[in-house]
Amino acid sequence: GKTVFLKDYAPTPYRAPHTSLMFALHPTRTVVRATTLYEPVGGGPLELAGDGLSLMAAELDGAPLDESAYEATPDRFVLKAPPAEPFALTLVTVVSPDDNTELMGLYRSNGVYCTQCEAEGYRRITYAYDRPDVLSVYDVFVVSDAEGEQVLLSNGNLVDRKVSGGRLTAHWHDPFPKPTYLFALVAGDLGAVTDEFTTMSGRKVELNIYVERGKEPRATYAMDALKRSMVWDETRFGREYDLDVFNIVAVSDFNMGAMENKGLNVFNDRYVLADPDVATDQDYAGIETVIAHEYFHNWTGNRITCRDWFQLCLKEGLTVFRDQEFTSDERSRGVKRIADVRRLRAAQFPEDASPLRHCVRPNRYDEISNLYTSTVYDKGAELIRMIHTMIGEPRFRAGMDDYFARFDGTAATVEDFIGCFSIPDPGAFMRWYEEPGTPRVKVAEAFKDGRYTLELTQVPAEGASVKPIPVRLALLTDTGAIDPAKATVTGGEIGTGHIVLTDRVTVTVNRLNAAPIASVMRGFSAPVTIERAPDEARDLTLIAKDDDPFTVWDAVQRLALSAMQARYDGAAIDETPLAAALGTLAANAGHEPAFRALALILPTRQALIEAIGQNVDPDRVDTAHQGLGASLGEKMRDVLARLHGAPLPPADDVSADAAGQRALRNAAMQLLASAGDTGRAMAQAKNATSMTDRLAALGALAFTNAGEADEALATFAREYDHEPLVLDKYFAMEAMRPDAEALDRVRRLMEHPKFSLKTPNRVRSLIGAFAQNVAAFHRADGSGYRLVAEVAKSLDKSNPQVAARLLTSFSDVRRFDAPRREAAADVLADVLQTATSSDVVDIARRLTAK
Ligand code: HT7
Ligand code: ZN
Repeated sequence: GKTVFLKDYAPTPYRAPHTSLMFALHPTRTVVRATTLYEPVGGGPLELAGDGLSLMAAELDGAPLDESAYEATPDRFVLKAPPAEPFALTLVTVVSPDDNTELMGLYRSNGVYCTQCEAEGYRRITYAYDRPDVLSVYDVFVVSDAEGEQVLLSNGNLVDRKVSGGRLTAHWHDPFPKPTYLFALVAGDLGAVTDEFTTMSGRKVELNIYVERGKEPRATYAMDALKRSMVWDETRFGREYDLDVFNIVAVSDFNMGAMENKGLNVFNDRYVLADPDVATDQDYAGIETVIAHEYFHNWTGNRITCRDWFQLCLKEGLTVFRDQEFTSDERSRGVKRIADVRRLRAAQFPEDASPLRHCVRPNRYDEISNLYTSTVYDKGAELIRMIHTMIGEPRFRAGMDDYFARFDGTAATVEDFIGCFSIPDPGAFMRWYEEPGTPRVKVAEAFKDGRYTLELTQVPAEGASVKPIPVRLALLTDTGAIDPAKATVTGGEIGTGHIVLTDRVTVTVNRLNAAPIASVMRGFSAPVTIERAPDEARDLTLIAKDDDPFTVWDAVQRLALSAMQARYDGAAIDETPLAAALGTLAANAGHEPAFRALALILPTRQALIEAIGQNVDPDRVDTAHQGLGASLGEKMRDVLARLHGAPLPPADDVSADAAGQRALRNAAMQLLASAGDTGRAMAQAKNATSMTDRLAALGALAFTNAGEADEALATFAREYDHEPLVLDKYFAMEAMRPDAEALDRVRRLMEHPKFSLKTPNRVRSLIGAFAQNVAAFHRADGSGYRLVAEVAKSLDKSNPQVAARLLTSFSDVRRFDAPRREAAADVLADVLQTATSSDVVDIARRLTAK
């Protein structure tokens, strides 16, 4: 493929206001008849994109086209001299859904026909302007045998459904002009859960969730989440649904989480199907988030779409922000903020410091599928959140209203969006979109003669410039927070409840008896790293006194991470004060259980690796991680035992409150198991009444290398052999066990009758999870790298998107020692040499670039 540059954007010389598609479904020979109305804007040849297509016929305004009038290859169709007036071009192609292993375009999953067109899958169905700025109204005719698939779906509203000549035809009309990437079709023998929603203006909308027959009861939670999302978007953003029907279909083979096709969302079934016997509380939360996210795209993504793929964050960052807000309003704002920061630090910060780093709005790409990253999604959401922090909810809402009013029905840019908000210096803010890397904020404090000063200094990432950083700050004293009016701020803009830092800000307070404790970056008000001299006493005070859930949690993380790092360095520190503070926090019934549970979860191995920075020894990382768990578990034994002994909420109560109570019990059990008390985990593994508790117990055994783990896991695998989504959990757990057998175990599981490279969920659960197993993936002999590369090489041919995603695990190899870096470099060089897909070549090239 060739590199695409933002600066080269140019509109197409033809518009395509209407598209009519007819699909005569067949597993290996589906015939697609596409008639598109083209209107000249500039004129010249009409050049359409294809990908592996074979053209059966071409017509112009209903008459066959002479072969000399066009040029057709599998990847391109050119009409050499189109008419100067609007014309209808009909192209007939034939595709084989059963042979489509890439899961892009039209494919079959468990016998169900479905499509995935974002970003460039539509061109695997028919030739088109397969780009987001060409909007078309669609009429779609889906045709199956009268005896065959009964559920025939496409975007928009159903116009007609009839049987004639032994064939069943459904006609769908979508009145909202949309780009090709939002087109969808589904056909199959599916069960459904049906409901109804009345919008704020009183329109009735039919809601359907289609799932594998027999699994309908497992779709009721998703339906509930959908209805709550619809209400929330009306209340919080004034956004109403706009078609007569909203359909969701769950399929088991899907490259990503879900897809927001207009009126017909297609989902990875793991984000739809749930009941307490097979799904954990985390799964429920994931379903709620993804259902909401895809639904919210109806306005941020579909009604207003992107001018080009460089603007991907315009829909993704904004929609993640919206789904985060939904969860915050539905569940707990503080807990959600911590969960989002964990995710950002675990995925986006490392990406931003790796060879795969890129801007939130990139200016070039080689393969668009590789830009669906944490940077675009999660950092993209953080940028929206900073705008929200700087201008406040009422002005943010006004800006959003303005955006919807001005850009509805168009394909917009990030600049269009930013222009709707009254932020102080939009040009400076745009740098957040245009420069990669994580800025650092240095915090320095002094206290002398009753005068306290706090200095914040921005240190931009390498090669980047300073940007506006909203810093939420509180100065805590024994008698409460200092009134901001008493502080003098120099060098930064003061907003409501925050300061906007550019180069340097100084905050001064006079006439104090003692230095206050500065609670900095409350609510994680900007996606930066904070550099502050370690101070155990300060962090212990923050843990005890601060009322901002993020800063409390972060203080726990900081202390735990320095304890872990001290262990890694062989200079163990006294962990008693941390254990005491953590024990008090965990036992404090004034805090939500879910928050207390998060506090009890140790910093990840990944966090330790980043703190060490270079020449990391993965085995010592494991030892330090496990050592701290054992020590804290031992020191907090009584508190933890009490927490684990707390009453269990009913298994069928999947509310956030009940989930929080289970999370707290299970976090306590995990630490106790780390300290050798595996009896509880064994008992819980046998007697658990929910998948949440069962899996937590198995995890406590597996992740502490308990002797009982083998048998407990084997029993679990036997019991759930027929439940693919549960089996995925089993595979993932086996792959992540931090013992010396992990690699051999994974190789053995690759021979398991239920393992298959064809199902992305299964590949991610076994191989993706293995690549997160620090000591096993980064084995000194390079065998962990070889295993993952082997799988990526084989998927390069059948499903390059999944292959490329797997390869990104290599991006932090540079943190390890020279022999490991060399082993990984050899493996990646081999991948680069043998790979044929643009997806894998792009990632391998960036990972190996000098
Ligand atoms: N907008 C959706 C992106 C997506 C996708 C991208 C590439 C290949 C397959 C894909 N499936 C879905 C998902 C979302 O953000 O809502
Ligand atoms: Zn999205």
